[in-house]
Amino acid sequence: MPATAPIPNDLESHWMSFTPNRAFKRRPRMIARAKDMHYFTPEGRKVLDGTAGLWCTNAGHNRDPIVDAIKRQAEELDYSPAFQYAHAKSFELANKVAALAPGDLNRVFFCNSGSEAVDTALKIALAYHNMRGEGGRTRLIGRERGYHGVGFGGISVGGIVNNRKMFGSLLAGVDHLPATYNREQQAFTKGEPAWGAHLADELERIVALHDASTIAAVIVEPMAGSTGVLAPPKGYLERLRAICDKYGLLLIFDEVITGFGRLGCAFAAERYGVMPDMIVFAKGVTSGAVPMGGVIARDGIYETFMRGPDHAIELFHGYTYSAHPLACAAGVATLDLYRQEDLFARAKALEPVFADAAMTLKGFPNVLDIRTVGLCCGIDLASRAGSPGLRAYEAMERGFHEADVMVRVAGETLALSPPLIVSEAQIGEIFERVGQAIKAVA
Ligand code: PXG
Repeated sequence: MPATAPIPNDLESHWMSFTPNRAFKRRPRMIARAKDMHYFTPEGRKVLDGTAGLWCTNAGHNRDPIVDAIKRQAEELDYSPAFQYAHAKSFELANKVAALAPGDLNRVFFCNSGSEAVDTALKIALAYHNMRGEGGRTRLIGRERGYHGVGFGGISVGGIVNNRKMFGSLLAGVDHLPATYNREQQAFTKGEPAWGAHLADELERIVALHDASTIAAVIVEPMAGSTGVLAPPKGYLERLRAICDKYGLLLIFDEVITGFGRLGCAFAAERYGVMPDMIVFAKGVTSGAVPMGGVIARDGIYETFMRGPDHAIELFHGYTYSAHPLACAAGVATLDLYRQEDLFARAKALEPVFADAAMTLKGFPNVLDIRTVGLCCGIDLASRAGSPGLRAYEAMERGFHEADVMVRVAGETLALSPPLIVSEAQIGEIFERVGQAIKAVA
């Protein structure tokens, strides 16, 4: 084929992630550009972003300070090696992230996604115990309905069946806490449900079964996002922390969604007043503008690794693009913007408005439950007989094509998580349009 042959502009070559490819390619939902709270289709139709992309564009889209920082960085330094060399922005960003994290969560390891960050945290946990002479602590405890990305580590500790069942035997030595959701006890809750703290005690049962000396760490999302917005029951995280302390288990909070303002604080650890040993982050750190993820570890964990000869690498782990200059520049600009516009406090102030607006959909056809926490909402729809997930999928399609609103669909749940710059009026619009889509699929 001559090099100049035109490439047909069809959609077949791209095997799309987490998308029904055939349905999409028959009727695509294409995005051409974005600004602040809106996406624009190639035809110029304006779609309200009810989901901050995939829970990541917390500062809104194409914000000038972030765009400018990326442009400047690309002109100045495109890449420098992540191993054995460094550039100044990585330290600047790490300091800013550490300053936002509570207590002595001060040591920041960079990756490029939430999935990589989860694997990193799990590996640090195993290596940490090894360094302390407790190499027998190899088990990892996750939770049913947990989502920790799609690496083998993440799907092993994760608890979403479809993400696991096709992929073999996964990591050995993993066990799971029960999910915290119970519709009978919790339906239509704003914020943290009153019922369910006792489910943390299941960790006692798991420890009794395997013995503490074999367990390295427990990983949970403080608020489970992907599985449909499940806020932690009141007191649940405190109990997990206490049991981890009792048995010397590391507690890892996966804050890929909850980090950077989603729940009205820099991190959920702050909202709940519970100190994990590590925080996993991604998404909001760059407001989605450049891929980045990372792990924040407590000082003691970092210090445990800082022995041996001076010239020897302490942790055999890292990625070519760890602390990539463009990601670090975007991250620094993003965190500055969050501070300048006080966006975490804004999310906190909007939480009751958002919750009230969400609950106006109670009583709409097929709505079984609505849950809200921070600027997140999950709406469970009754499935169509014999076709699990179809109604929610149709509602997402109708929302995009007919109601000009972007929503996320996960199984039978619609999820909303707008950028933190959303106005009160736009919150009203989001739920009005989602209501329209729900009625359209009645
Ligand atoms: N942990 C958590 C808690 C997440 O929510 C990941 C890890 C993995 O991050 P990466 O960057 O590898 O995708 C996530 C990602 C959705 C949705 O709509 C959620 C995620 C990603 C895409 C869609 O629920 N969360």
